[in-house]
Amino acid sequence: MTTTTTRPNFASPVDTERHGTYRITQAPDDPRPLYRFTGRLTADGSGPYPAVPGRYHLYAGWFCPWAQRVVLEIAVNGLQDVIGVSYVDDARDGRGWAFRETHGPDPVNGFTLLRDAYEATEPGFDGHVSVPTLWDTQTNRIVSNDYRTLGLDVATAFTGFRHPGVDTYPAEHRAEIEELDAWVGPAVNQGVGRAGGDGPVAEQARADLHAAFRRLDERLVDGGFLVGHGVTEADIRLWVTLARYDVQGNASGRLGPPLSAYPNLARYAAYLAELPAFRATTRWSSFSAPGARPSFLAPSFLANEPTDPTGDPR
Ligand SMILES: N[C@@H](CCC(=O)N[C@@H](CS)C(=O)NCC(=O)O)C(=O)O
Repeated sequence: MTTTTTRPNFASPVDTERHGTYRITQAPDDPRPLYRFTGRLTADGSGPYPAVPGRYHLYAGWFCPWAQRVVLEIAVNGLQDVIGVSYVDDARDGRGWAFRETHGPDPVNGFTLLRDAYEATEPGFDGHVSVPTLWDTQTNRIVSNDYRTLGLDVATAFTGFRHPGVDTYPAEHRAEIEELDAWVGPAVNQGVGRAGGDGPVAEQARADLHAAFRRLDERLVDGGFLVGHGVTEADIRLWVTLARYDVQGNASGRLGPPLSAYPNLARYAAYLAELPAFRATTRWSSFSAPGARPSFLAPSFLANEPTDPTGDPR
């Protein structure tokens, strides 16, 4: 008797000598946006992508703060059985993000390269092959790779399916969440990238980053969350950057003092780190420099990393 086992499809190892390094191939005079999949999920079925459980799949990367925002929205809202998630490998070559043994296969399409999803949607696609990417299993195409609207749609479109009592984008706090984002976004979320370089732009970015940390520290003096009385999109947006600050962007100390220099902000970060949804979606080893640890957590905290959907403990 013979038994057939289906082996998962994996990409061959990263090989930049053979495949080069990842780059965008779109011609500079091409007017189309580089992120051009911007479909929206709708709660009332008014658009082509109604919020139907089991219909959509999110391609994410443990390393990526923009992808983690969407993964966190799924986890905080308890939508793990409603939207599936899989994780690309942490490293890439010219083929872009790929599914490897490290974090498991693509369970939906068996793609080995994330690029395959883009090719299937738009043959010859030459823009960003990025995580997060949301795939529609019904029309077999990408809905969106716009992390901003993806996070908000996950937060708002699946009202009937999320944890009772959870609302990460409450109507009464939306204006305040977006007001915060207007300065936290450029100075913190985008700012850490700019702050690492040399010259006046980086120097200004470092000054803006620490001014924003001071402002957040004052805002959090009484504890609690950034807005309202529960986790909202504002906390999710901030967390993904705070988690990486000490161990990635500022691992060398180049960006300035560690987060522990801001006691209220550090206490807030330590509190978020303990929440189950934050713990389950933050894989420190995917983005930490060797030997680095977050200044706001005890060293033992990192011993308990989340595992991949495959159960791979690495
Ligand atoms: N950079 C994007 C967010 C998404 C993003 O950069 N994702 C990264 C990983 S953290 C990625 O997949 N980059 C590949 C690419 O954008 O071509 C933005 O700021 O709008």
